[in-house]
Amino acid sequence: IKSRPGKPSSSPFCKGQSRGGVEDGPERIRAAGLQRRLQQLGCAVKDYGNLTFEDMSPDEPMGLLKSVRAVGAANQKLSEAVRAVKEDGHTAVMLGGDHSLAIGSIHGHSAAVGELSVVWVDAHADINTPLTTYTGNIHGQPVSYLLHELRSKVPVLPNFSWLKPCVSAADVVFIGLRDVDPAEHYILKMLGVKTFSMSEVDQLGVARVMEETCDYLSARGKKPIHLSYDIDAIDPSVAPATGTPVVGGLTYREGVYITEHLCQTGLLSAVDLVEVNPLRGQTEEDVRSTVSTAVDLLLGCFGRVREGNHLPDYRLPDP
Ligand code: 4U7
Ligand code: MN
Ligand code: MN
Ligand code: MN
Repeated sequence: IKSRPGKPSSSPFCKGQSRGGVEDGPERIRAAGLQRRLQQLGCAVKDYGNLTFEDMSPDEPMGLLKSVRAVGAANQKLSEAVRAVKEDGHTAVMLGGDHSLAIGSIHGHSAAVGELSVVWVDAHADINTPLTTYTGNIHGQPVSYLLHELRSKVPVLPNFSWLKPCVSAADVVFIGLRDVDPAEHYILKMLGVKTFSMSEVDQLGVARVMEETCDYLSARGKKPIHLSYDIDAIDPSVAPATGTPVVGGLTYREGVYITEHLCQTGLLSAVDLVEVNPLRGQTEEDVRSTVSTAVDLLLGCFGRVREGNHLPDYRLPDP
């Protein structure tokens, strides 16, 4: 058991997409006992609470792009918050909110520790540029804002002038892909990004996918790992309460295995858990199942194993 302190901070923010409710994800994840259950694993946990975001209206769309100013300002604030947590020497946990928040989370992480490996677990590649998107939702674009290689393809947007690309395409691995737009597919091929789509998870099995992921990333040097976990990577039969569910996803067991394997590398340095949307469940059971899966993914990141855990100072009671 590691006594690495986990540091949840959360970002109840929804404007990277158009459906309300995803801002309530963090409260539901807290209510499911995340902090207590991390402490039971031996983690020292500090909850930094919710970030609060100013109202940016009027925030007129720029062409198709929605809520650009709000997304830019929220991510600048988040970047500073994650940077502060990392500079204190802790593992950062960011509960979203929508996946546009990975912009600030990864930027802040990198500002504190330098070059990163990024593991992006998602049904989607989230690598549209502001010019390739056809939905205009920034939660489908964060990776393009972060990559050095796409710098000349992403215009400077209002409230984004603080953002400098900080990740190399060769340091990113995608797992769980099954809904990738044509332009995104072109970008992934053009940059030679390492991807494990659901077909590859089927073909290789999740254990080999994780072994290859870690071998691939560590060949470029053992950099701190940023795990950006979109709950929609998990099959909607298990995690239905999310804005953009896609059939044919990871099982609960595959999803948890990914976190267990990354925890074992000892390099996991920050985790995003995003896109839990309590309003998107049809029933209370849908929401419960989604939230409880999110909690189990986070526990897997901090050393929970399915064989059982005990604290290092545990002693058997004498009769
Ligand atoms: B998520 C999409 F077009 N590609 O760009 C887009 F299909 O953070 C979906 O992964 C994006 O949930 C999904 O809007 C964003 C769409
Ligand atoms: Mn997704
Ligand atoms: Mn490995
Ligand atoms: Mn996503």
